Amino acid sequence: MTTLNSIAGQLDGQAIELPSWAFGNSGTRFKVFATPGTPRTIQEKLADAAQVHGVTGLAPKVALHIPWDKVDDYSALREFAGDLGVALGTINSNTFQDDAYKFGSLTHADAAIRQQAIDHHFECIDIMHATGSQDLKIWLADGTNYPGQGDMRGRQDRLADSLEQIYARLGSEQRLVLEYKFFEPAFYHTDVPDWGTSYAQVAALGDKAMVCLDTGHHAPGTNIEFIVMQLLRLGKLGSFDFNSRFYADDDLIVGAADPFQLFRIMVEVVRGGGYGPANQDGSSPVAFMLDQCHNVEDKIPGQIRSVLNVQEMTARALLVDRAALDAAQTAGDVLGANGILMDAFYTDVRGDLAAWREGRGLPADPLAAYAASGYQAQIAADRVGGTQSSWGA
Ligand code: AOS
Ligand code: ZN
Ligand code: ZN
Repeated sequence: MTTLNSIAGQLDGQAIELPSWAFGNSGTRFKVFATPGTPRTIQEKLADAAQVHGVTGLAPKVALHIPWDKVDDYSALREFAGDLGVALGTINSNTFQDDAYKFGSLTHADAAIRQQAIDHHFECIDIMHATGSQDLKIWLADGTNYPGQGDMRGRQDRLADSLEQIYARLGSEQRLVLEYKFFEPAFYHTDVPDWGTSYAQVAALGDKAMVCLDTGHHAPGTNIEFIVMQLLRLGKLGSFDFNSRFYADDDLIVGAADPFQLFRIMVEVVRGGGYGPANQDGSSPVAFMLDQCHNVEDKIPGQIRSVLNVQEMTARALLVDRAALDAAQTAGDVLGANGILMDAFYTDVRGDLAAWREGRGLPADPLAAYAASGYQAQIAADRVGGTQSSWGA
């Protein structure tokens, strides 16, 4: 039986990127409940993210969203983040809020609107140079609501052309990750609905283009770990947007709805070489990011809970006795193989992870340490006035 002690080293260096928008107010289409202390600026969001990293050691990067996190001087923002002990991560583009994009962005039939969307991505790449970000993440709301509304084939061809132009602008160390989502906001067809479409588009571009897998973007019952396996096998899994869902794109805390699914995903990540410092610069080949909103719970504790959930399921995945599993699989020992996997899943790693943290100068209980820090009361008192930022603001 593999013990946590034997895999503890593999947990060092695990990095889960936090989305800046997780710290802003967010909600459904019905009501956005504001929380006291919600950041009013990107600088305040970074300060909150630094709290998560400070008590967990797991979240050294923060993803930005343009234009939500737009500033005049990105080099200064990079320095500001560095002083807080975090770095700026993935740059997320946004072509889903302007009236111009009502009928599409990178797929639009009107060349001028398509150019506007391409130019927005050029701007994002310029920002990446200043922030030192590696990944440009593209999620498109493009699609149609009614059969016959658009020419699906023409839209796919225009998408390929737009992506080619954006790809050509990337620096040598930069990547493009294309996220898919099966529906919403378009309900009849979406232009990048599934991993196959994303894969086909990025494969045509080249090595620096990869697929982004958002765990909430699949139909119920989809075997997501199979997709993880396939994309890793093809060398095209660029990043994760982690969250969890009960119904659609719920953006709830990762591992909250179905920890077993998160475990199965991490098992395939480990099996496929997607975890650990496989790159020359010591970074992981796959970028692990959260894409979540905290509508009714406190945001900073919500993010702390999230990265801990990922760490717990990563630890359990690393505990799988691979040699015994291979032997059982080869021998056709159905229940034996299943039992080996389940042994790892049912191992409670929380106590060992608390010790792992203490051994690295981190609090054994990050949520308790955050609660005791007084930070929440401080920001509630300090951050009055101004406009609290929200998802989509
Ligand atoms: C939308 O459903 C996608 O998950 C996006 O990745 C993301 O939630 C949005 O772009 C906010 O950044
Ligand atoms: Zn996403
Ligand atoms: Zn989403």
